[in-house]
Amino acid sequence: MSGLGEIRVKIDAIDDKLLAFLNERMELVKEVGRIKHASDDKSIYRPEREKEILSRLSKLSRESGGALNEEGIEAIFLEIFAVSRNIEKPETVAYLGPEGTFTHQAAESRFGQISEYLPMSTIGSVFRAVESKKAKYGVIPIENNIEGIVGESIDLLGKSHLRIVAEMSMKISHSLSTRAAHLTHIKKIYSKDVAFGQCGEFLRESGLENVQLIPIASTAKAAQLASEDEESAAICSHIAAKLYNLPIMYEHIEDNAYNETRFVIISDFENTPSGNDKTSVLVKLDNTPGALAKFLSSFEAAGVNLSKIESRPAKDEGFSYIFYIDFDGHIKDEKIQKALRGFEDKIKWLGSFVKGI
Ligand code: PRE
Repeated sequence: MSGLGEIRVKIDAIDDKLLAFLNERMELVKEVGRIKHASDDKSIYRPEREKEILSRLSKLSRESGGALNEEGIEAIFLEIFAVSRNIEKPETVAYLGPEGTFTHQAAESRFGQISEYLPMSTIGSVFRAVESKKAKYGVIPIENNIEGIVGESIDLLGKSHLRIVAEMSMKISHSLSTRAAHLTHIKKIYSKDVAFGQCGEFLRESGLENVQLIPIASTAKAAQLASEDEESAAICSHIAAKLYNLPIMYEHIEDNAYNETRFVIISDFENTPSGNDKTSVLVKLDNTPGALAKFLSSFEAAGVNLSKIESRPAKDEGFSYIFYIDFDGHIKDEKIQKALRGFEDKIKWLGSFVKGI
């Protein structure tokens, strides 16, 4: 066994080689950038290509018994991709802010440290930032496994020409953060209304159910408000508490340990099929008996797997509904074209994207 000094000399030598390889990779990425700028399809972010690289490397590492597992490979390579994309062209990412929200955390996990971030105050303003080209990408929450879908995101996708270009899931963990020295000193708790719902058991068990619960637009804003008043607390993310220097009193206070949110990335381009895609559509069917059954049986006949169906009020006259549907496949796949035949005027395509990256 070598001593620490000797091992570090070996690590330095490997880091030198890694750096040389990374620089060589970046030269190729610059070339990719030049080719893209000269072509019609200028989109730099190619989630399907990134997924292909991650899967190939994870398999290679597994088969060769390497110490890096899938998560480790993802952490390193997602950062490399983010740097590559910025070399091709700096990217601006709008997200549902302010800083420190779970959406911010999700955006950073995908676009890395060096992208430019624009925190927006509403989901609507994320759409406007991308539509007006102030940002190339937008990151918004679309559903939580406890609270269900984020209706506002679905409704705005229905009205916008932007497409979903990628999706990602993130475990949501809340903390009770406060400058108060003791639970009994807390008079008010700030948070997003859904977060109160997600931590109901903790609030009851801690005798906090009669404390004033004040819903705020985001959990990060809640952390900021709580940092200004010793008699208040915030239910917020770890990173929001850190951002506003707010001490964490209790961690992981959510009722359900499986609290997970799915986010989508919206942009103005269309992905090419990857062979492992998912498609989201909105469907407005005639208000007649069997209309939904007919639509669904067309999917069954084409052998297409539906992974989600949710109804939303159409918000027009009477009580008609729009259905938000996710299914396996890319809109350009023949099988999907077959399933949708005859319904073209009833659907709005929200995007086709590689599954779960
Ligand atoms: C690269 C970078 C960004 C894309 O999202 C996918 C891959 C990479 O670093 O490998 C290169 C690239 O732009 C591409 O292959 O299209």
